[in-house]
Amino acid sequence: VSNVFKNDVSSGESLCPCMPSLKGRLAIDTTPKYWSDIRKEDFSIHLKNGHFWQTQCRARQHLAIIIPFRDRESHLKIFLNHIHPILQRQLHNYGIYVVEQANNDEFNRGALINIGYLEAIKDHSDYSCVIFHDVDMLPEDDRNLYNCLDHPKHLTVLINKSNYRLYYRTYFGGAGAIKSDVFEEINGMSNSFYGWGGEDDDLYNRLKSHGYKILRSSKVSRYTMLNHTEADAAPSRFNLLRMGTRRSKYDGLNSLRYKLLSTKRDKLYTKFRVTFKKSN
Ligand code: NGS
Repeated sequence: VSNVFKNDVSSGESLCPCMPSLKGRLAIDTTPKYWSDIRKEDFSIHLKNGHFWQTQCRARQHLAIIIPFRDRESHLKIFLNHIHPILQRQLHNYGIYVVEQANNDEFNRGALINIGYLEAIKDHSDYSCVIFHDVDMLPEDDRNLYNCLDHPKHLTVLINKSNYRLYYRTYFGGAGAIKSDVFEEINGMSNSFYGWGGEDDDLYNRLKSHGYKILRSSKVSRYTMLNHTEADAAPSRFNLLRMGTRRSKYDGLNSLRYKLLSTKRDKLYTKFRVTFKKSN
């Protein structure tokens, strides 16, 4: 366990301001990148293993940014290049965790986010805020704050692909911020959704059934989505959704069985390569 948040660099006495100085609307660079180009960028000398800690002031929150991942290296480079400077301007302490599914089953976004959370808190027990983030979503405005409030916050509200309209009222896909204790209270996400669709709606239902509402700050929550081929929708998703809140007690963080195959520490991220078995 590295100790980047507790090192000797003075973190200043006073708390960081709630409203840091930001740029507002941002230019979006979606051109393909080489790793060497991104590493050359001087994001900060304090960036290591995808972890960054403030030195000017005491950060208000420690964010575990969790990216469910498979076969999207070109997107990962564009995403990391874009997101690091934003998170640093927003004055957070944060760690970026890429969780790569090694088994060949259909992609399981929920299980990957759960695994990312469990491994992240093993890495640093002081993460107070979980941010789940699809790798293809680029924030267009840095006033869209990546932090946790008492109720979960949806980040990817207005996406270029949908002409900057919310998909539907209960949509909670893309990226969102949930306090760690709330994420544990709802037993994380379901591990049962293999293939495209539904796991984000199930998360919404879990939160709702525990009395949480979803917060959105619509004007600044604008995103550019990177292009990719669409996955096939999973036929099982509607049945799973119907039984979702009843299943939530025993399908989630407490029922995960997985193997951590490797941990890769890069300047820009920590990557967990994991495998898990599909039951039935
Ligand atoms: C819904 C899916 C969600 C998905 C959303 C937006 O229909 O998982 O579309 O998809 N729910 C079900 O299938 C039950 S998107 O347009 O981003 O591809 O997130």
